[in-house]
Amino acid sequence: RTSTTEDLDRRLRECTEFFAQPELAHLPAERHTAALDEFALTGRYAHTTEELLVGAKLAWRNHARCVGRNHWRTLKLIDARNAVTAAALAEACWEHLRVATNGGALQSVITIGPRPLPDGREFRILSPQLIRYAGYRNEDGSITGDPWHVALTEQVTKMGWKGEGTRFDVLPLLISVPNEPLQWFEVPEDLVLEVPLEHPNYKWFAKLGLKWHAVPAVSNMDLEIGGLTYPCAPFNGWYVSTEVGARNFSDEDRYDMLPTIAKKLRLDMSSDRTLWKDRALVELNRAVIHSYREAGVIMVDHHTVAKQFLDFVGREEKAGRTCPTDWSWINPPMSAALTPTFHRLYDAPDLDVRPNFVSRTQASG
Ligand code: NRG
Repeated sequence: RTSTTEDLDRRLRECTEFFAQPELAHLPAERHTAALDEFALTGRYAHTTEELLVGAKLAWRNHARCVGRNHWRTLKLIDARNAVTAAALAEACWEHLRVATNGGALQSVITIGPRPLPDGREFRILSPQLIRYAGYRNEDGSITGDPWHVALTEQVTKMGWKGEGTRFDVLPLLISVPNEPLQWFEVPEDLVLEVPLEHPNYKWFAKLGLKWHAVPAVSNMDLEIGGLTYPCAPFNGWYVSTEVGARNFSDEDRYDMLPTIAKKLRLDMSSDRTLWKDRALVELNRAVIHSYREAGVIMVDHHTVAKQFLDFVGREEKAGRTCPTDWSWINPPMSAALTPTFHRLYDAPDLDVRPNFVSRTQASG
């Protein structure tokens, strides 16, 4: 038996399981048998738009690392399966940003691009998110911007892109499709809503010149539904404040702002034991939450999202479903024990259920 036979067997099984989901119980039995027959015979079949949306919602509901899953029913679909050129895919992504941003009242959206060709060649967004800041390596070894994106910045720069060189240059979107050279597309400026950071009490904070984008739109995960893989399926919800405050601006291999903020706060930085990092971290996160609120951009704090998540877990239990959950991703990167998600375990015999979003490349944080 070849690995491809085993792969098709698995995919056929996933197809059967998908059409057996209660969310598709209203479909006529013939639809399931027709899809399965075609899949078994040709190795391919196509989802209806309805199946695609149901599948994407279930993928969200099943994703063990997502703490925002109580909103899974609200997902909106942009069906871009006909966008077979890089330019058409870029257009679909701009439409995605428009609908998702919604003037700050963010909406959860997924855009689904074409499936791989029969010969296996794929349509893929190489950028980890639709909106990412460039990172430039300076002569002295320091980095301006987001250190996570130095390689991507160098790649698009070699392809002719030129950034301004600030800490917050929005990278172009890098798209790979069959029969075209690899291409980048500048994200239209009016589609990038950003929030300048200020602190509710400290005037000096705004002068740090920090800002972050409103929409987190992960674009490098595969979506797997009913045995089919969609390698181009960017999706977004909204930020948990700690993603920005306790990771992007705090990690030493990201913007590493805690020492700067601690100095401004005149904290005793002579030893880790003074908890200067912890104190700076709290003020930074207060600034993030305050600024998004002032700007009218939806964001959820780690306390609120933890409560929402446990509501979701409770509702899943009531519905008789298991709720695959990765404890280490569900808990926030600061003050974890202050949130209720910390103080329990989750029944998760198998985290790897389908439909789901799967990382074929590096995780997007
Ligand atoms: N930590 C990453 C974003 C990862 C996904 N987070 C979300 N997703 N909130 C960052 O940019 O900081 N979402 O779909 O809302």
